[in-house]
Amino acid sequence: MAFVNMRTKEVQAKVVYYGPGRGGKTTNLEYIYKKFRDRIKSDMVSIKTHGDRTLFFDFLPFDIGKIMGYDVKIQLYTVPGQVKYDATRRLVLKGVDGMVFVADSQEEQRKKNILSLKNLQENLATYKKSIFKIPLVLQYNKRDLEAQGIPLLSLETMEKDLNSQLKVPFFPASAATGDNVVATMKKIISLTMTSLQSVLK
Ligand SMILES: Nc1nc2c(ncn2[C@@H]2O[C@H](COP(=O)(O)OP(=O)(O)OP(=O)(O)O)[C@@H](O)[C@H]2O)c(=O)[nH]1
Ligand SMILES: [Mg+2]
Repeated sequence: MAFVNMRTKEVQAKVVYYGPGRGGKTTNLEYIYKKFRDRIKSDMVSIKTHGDRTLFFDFLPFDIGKIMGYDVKIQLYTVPGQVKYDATRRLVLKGVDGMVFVADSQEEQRKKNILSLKNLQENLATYKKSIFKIPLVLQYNKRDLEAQGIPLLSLETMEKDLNSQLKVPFFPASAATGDNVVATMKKIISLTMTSLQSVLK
């Protein structure tokens, strides 16, 4: 749940990047950190195992300025995608206000995307939250790999697999090149702020 201070007119909201291992969640945050370094006052915090896998989470606090008279601070988090870190994923989800699901567009990752989305739904349910109600954006990452001849899932297939019931906004993207990384973030911030509107009035 977002932290709202009526006296100082501050809002803090939590956005979590979720998805299968190696899908590109950390790379999204690294790109945002580089791109907006002047607006990010503290360092990005990453807790990694050797080999760059996220062990606990990444954390990036982000000042986005004033909305509806409030100073808005967004905290971006990633979860560790590896199946074995489920308890950690659940912990990172605590108090989440908005979600980005980063799917891996590679054909061979099809099943992992579907299982990870199901895992998200289950973990949200442990906090009595519905995946159908929380602000959510899908990102179909690694589209750049097509140019290297790597077989990718078509956008139609990914939509059918992941978004046929949710019907949320989606972005084909490349966290490696930065393509649609900021658009994904802007969309989830906008949906999250809209959902918090009633609290801020
Ligand atoms: N070609 C390409 N590689 C990418 C892209 N996004 C991420 N990668 C690479 O994929 C690997 C995994 O990326 P991460 O960002 O660490 O993935 P993650 O989702 O944080 O993985 P976990 O922390 O294990 O859950 C790294 O080698 C990245 O450089 C992309 O859009 N295109
Ligand atoms: Mg990671």
